[in-house]
Amino acid sequence: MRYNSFVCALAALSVTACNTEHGPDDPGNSKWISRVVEYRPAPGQFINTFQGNATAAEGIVGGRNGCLSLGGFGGYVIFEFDHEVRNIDGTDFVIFGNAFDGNSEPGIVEVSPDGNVWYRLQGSEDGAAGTLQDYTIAYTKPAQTETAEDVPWSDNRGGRGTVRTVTYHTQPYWPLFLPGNPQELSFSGVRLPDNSSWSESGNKYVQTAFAWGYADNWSADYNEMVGNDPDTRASNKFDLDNAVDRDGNPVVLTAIRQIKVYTALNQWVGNGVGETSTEVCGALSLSADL
Ligand SMILES: [Ca+2]
Ligand SMILES: [Ca+2]
Repeated sequence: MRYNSFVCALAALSVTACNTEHGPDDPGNSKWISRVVEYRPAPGQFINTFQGNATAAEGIVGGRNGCLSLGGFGGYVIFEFDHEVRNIDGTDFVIFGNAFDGNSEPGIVEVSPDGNVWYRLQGSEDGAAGTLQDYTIAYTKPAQTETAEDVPWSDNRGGRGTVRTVTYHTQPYWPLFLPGNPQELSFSGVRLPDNSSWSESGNKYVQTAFAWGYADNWSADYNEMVGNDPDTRASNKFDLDNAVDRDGNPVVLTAIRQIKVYTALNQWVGNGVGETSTEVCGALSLSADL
């Protein structure tokens, strides 16, 4: 039934074309992620660790079993459920992160009805000063990948820099498990404004939350519950009504098949914190019982 639903969606782009009611022998859909389609992180301090490898990617399937680091700007994960996520009234799905007060590492969320065409979900920083559309970054593989080494990058705005090593992560930051063993990694998307600052009162760097619309972001909705499901806490909430195309024009989506999250900041926070890297710690669909 689940794949029939998918085929119906591809054929008609309409949930009304498919009967998804459950019969007596049907175990029903799962509200948790059913499959990771692709994990392609950017270099980062957690890459090649238990939070940044293929096993960690599988860990976000089926519940809340751990967190997956996406590395620096552009690094992403694509996942799906065993059913279409429908555009119901209000929140349609939630994404879990490891944000807390002063530790927001916002990731942008995109959705796709078919795995080919993608739409971005708008957030509070659309149009804000410092938000860059069509930002592209290219990372270059370091000469050695036995141990940690700074990873150079350049961007399409004339910027250059490195993903710098931090003392307490000594493994290589370059993802060593990607198909084809790429020597360069390039990512494109919307870059959000830097959000870190030094807190005199806290004697530490803080990464301030944006208002709404991002993953791994300590926004006001983070500890809210959706419906009566306590599993929806500690998450960011997403509504397909906020989908836009590449030109920023709103699109009407009745249902989607896949979700992509990518790190949306290119920011070095300071010693002891390192680069900003979004974590995805699972996701939950509000359509599983529909
Ligand atoms: Ca909705
Ligand atoms: Ca985080």
